[in-house]
Amino acid sequence: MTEDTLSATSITNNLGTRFIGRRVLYYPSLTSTMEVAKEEARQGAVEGTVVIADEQTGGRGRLKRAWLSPRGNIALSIILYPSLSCLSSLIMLASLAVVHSIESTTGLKPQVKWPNDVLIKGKKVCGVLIESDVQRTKVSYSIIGIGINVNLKLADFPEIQPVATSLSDELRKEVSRLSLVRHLLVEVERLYLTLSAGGSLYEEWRSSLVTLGKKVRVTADETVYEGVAESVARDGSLLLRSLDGKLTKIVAGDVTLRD
Ligand code: BT5
Repeated sequence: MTEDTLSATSITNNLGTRFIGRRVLYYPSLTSTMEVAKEEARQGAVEGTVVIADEQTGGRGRLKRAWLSPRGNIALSIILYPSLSCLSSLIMLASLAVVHSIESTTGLKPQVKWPNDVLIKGKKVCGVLIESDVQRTKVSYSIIGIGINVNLKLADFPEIQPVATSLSDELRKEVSRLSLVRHLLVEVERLYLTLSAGGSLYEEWRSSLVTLGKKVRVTADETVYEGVAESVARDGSLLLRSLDGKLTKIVAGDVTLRD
C-alpha cells in the first residue's frame, strides 16, 4: 500500500477529532459524493460522516455545472446538522479549512474568491458546494462538498486548464492526499466547534478574500453587475459598488476579476 492510498481506516486512525471523520465511507469510484451523503443524511447518519471517492464520474458544481474529479484528486462530502444561525457561515468554514490545510500540508498560500473558490496564484485549486435541507426554521442537514485538485496534470484537461491549477502542478511534485484530507477534517471540526460555540469566522474569511477592492463582473440570477467588490456582509453576501455609486447586496453569483 503506498502512503497515498485512501481508505476509511487510514483516514480515521488517530485522527484526533471528536466527530468529524469518525465515520468514513470510502469508494474507489462514485457518481458524486453529494448523492451518497444526501441519502445517508436522510437516513440520519451520525454527524461528521464523511463520504469520499477516489474518482467521481458525475461530480457537480453549483447550478448543475460539471466538476472534473479524476483519480489523484480529493472529492469528499461531510454531513452536518448545524443550527440555522450557523448555516450562512458554512461556506466560510469550508473555504478557511481548505486554505489552512493546504497551507500546513504544502506551504502554498491559497486565497479565497467569493463566494466558493479557493485559488492559488489566481487559478482555481478547489471548489466548495454546500447543499442544505431546511424545514421551516430547522436545518434537517447540511452537506459540505469539497473538491481539491491535488495530483492532477492540468495539461491533460484543456477544458479547465486556463482557469485551474493543482497542488502537484504548483509544487512540481506529488502531494499526499491522505495527509491533506486528515488536516482538512481536523480543521473542519475546529472551525465548526468555534461556530457552534457562538464564535465568528467572518473576519478571517474576509481578510482571505482576493475579491475585495477589485473591479469585478458578477453574474447572479442571469443579471450581470459590474463595479468594485467593496466588502462582504456578515452573512457572506457580496457588497458591490456600481459605477453610479449604488451599493448592491449579492447573495450568490459568479465573479470575474477584471484587473
Ligand atoms: C464549484 O462549483 O466550484 C463546486 C465544486 C464542488 C465539487 C465537490 S467534489 C465533492 C462533492 N461532490 C460533488 O459532486 N461536488 C462536490 P462552481 O463554482 O459552479 O464551479 C464549477 C466550474 O468550475 C465548472 O463550470 C468549470 O468551469 C470549473 N471546474 C470544473 N472542474 C474543475 C476542477 N477540477 N478544477 C477547477 N475548476 C473546475
